[in-house]
Amino acid sequence: MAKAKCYKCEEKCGKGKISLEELQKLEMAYKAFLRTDSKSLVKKYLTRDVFDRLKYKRTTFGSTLLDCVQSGFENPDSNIGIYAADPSAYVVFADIFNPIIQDYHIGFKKSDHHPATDWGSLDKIGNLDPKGQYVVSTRVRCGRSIEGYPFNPSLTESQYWDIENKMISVLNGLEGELKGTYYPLNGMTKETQEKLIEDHFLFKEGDRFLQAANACRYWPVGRGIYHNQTKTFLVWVNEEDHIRIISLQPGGDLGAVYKRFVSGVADIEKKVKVIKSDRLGYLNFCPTNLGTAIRASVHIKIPKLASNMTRLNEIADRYHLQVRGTAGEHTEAKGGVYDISNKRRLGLTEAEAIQEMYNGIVEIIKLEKSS
Ligand code: ADP
Ligand code: ILO
Repeated sequence: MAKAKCYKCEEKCGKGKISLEELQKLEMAYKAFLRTDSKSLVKKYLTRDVFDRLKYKRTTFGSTLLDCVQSGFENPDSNIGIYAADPSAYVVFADIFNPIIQDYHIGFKKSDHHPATDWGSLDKIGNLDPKGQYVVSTRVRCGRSIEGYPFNPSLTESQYWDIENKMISVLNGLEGELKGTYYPLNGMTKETQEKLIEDHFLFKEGDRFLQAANACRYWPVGRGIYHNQTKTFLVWVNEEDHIRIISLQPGGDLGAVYKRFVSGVADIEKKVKVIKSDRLGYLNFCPTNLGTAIRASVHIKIPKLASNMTRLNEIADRYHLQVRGTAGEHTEAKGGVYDISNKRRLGLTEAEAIQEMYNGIVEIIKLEKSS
């Protein structure tokens, strides 16, 4: 049977036109959001004009503007405030995603194209802190989405199982240093889960930004973590993205972490087709995780610089870095440990993203030494 066309958006999503109730709900939520003093990017760019242009649209998966912005509306303290409810949202709601992408990824314009994958020469990257004075640990991760599936808000319970089963069979085929075991969240004891979170290996539970984005439905179905014996190579399944591929180890040897990361990503991508767009590179749920989708971070102790957070943030901005708390975004630093990483992930190659983080961290360490 032919699918009904949406009102105005002309997409054949099968859900029909946006109903009056949907429009009223969206309008009320927007008006309430406008009254907040949110500093988020969605507040900055979702002007009445943009809102009116997008409010009738629906994606091929049936997602509306509200499906994308409800997390930012419910959490005015969001930094970004928008998620792509499904991959086609980046196109259907381009008028709001493009300016946010340009702002977050430091100048990536709507006419720009993300470059081809280039891991660079893996032996060139060194140790950020050879004497081990500042860097507690180093981590490189990326997000990947699997072809044929929407993102969290549109995934059915059986699709969560499907993705998990697909990944179990891919991950069970990893060899050598990457060889490990998959642990589903479903059935994991609270004690094990909490220990994994505390040790920075596992994603946290109950993230209010993801919950408001409808990204935690059927939890813990389909969610889990794979890791090798030494927990230096990990894969998260069905948290914010279908998969997050992670390499990490104590100390500042970015070269070793990056090499392991690249080999893990390559091995996984040989066995599973991931979603890539010509313009935006790898597509993931949050517009911060496009392009390379790489976040390379250190956990670092820089007590002198950290005594003036305004200055530390200014220095980070200068080197296109981002400062987070010890347990990740929206958390505080514990024991003087900060998480500092590359900010932009789109519009530059993998090699350039890693180099950007390397150069910035080396400068930060120099400044800490001379402070
Ligand atoms: P992500 O990096 O996956 O976007 P978060 O900022 O929430 O998400 O971080 C996830 C986890 O990774 C947190 O527990 C955080 O402490 C940990 N983490 C990030 N960078 C490092 C690092 N360099 N060393 C150890 N753990 C890290
Ligand atoms: N929606 C949250 C988080 C944005 C970026 N971080 C991640 C993990 N995707 C916000 O807008 O602050």
